[in-house]
Amino acid sequence: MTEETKKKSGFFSRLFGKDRLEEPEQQPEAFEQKSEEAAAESLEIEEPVEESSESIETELDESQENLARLQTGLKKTRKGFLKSLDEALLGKRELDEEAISGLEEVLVRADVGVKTAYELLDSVSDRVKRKELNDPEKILSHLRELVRETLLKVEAPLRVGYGSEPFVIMVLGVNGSGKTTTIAKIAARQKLASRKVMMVAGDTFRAAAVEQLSIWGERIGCDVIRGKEKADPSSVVFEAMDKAVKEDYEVVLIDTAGRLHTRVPLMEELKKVSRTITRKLASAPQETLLVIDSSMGQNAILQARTFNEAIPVTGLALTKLDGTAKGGVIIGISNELGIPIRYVGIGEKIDDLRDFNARQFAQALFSKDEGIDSFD
Ligand SMILES: Nc1nc2c(ncn2[C@@H]2O[C@H](COP(=O)(O)OP(=O)(O)O)[C@@H](O)[C@H]2O)c(=O)[nH]1
Ligand SMILES: [Mg+2]
Repeated sequence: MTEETKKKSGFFSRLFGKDRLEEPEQQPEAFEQKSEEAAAESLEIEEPVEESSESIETELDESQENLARLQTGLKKTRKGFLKSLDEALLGKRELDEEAISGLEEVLVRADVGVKTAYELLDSVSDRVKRKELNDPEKILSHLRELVRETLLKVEAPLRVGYGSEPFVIMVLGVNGSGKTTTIAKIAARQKLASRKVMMVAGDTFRAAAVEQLSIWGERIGCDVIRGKEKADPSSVVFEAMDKAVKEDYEVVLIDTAGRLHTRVPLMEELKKVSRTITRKLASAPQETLLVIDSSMGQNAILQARTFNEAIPVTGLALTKLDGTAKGGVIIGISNELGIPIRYVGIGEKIDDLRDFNARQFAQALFSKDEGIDSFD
């Protein structure tokens, strides 16, 4: 950061510095403390001290690496959001009408969706009226807390249990949202956990989609079930489920079409696939995972709603959080739909999938890390 940008960075930069001193319970400290607590806990297990500190370091390294990746990914979102907030409130000693309407504009433009924007604004205005927020600097702390609370309600990583039956994950989403890639990423994680994994090429309408899954299958070393070209997706799924049950597969990941070139509406086709799965195994699909491209902005909220109304979705994977300016959409989706968020996609590579972590997300969204922000 140059001297000039340092000077210009204004209100929020000062705020971040100040926050750390005044409010130790805020994000960065809470996060570090937790890791230290975890570290202290592992110290109590009768491991030799040296080994324990190694594992502490690994744990911290992983958390920090995850946070750093998220911070980098959310850089554009953060910059747009914080910069606008900075501008709306810069130089304001008090919260007046003008500051509130500036804040309104920023929130409405922040891709959180209009409903959520006004809920956040109402919460701020109420507190201003009650004189609880009498200082612009406190607005950010309050917003950050609201975002964190909203996200914590939907933080629910997917845990694939060790049951006697296959754990079936049916994956939905529009074309290009990242379904096939996300399936491959999940499969790779499950393979690492030594599970017997099958991927099913249920997006039979695009030859390239079937091919793409097969290539991933080869790379990961994971079985891929595919039907004949343009086969009925339900028939492919039926055969795959049959094999999965007979041959004791532990995890079955089912890819589906995101758009159809037939007269059957997409949602009807997907319902049929879901029924086919259940017919073969009454407890399945244990997870109906909707993949949403977070760079779609507010459209993503609409998409999630449409899918969820047709087929009850049990979890979300939000992809392409690396490099989007529209990451705020996660807040809107969480607030409006309340569907558990399982994963976030932070890149195209096989290990670029993370369990959703609300605290880290809120921290990354509101953080001002000089080290990370300075490399543009
Ligand atoms: N940058 C980035 N790209 C992603 C992510 N997930 C998927 N993609 C890319 O998005 C494109 C569409 O993904 P694909 O899995 O084929 O989508 P599908 O049509 O829903 O199956 C591909 O180029 C993927 O590499 C992600 O988390 N980050
Ligand atoms: Mg696909």
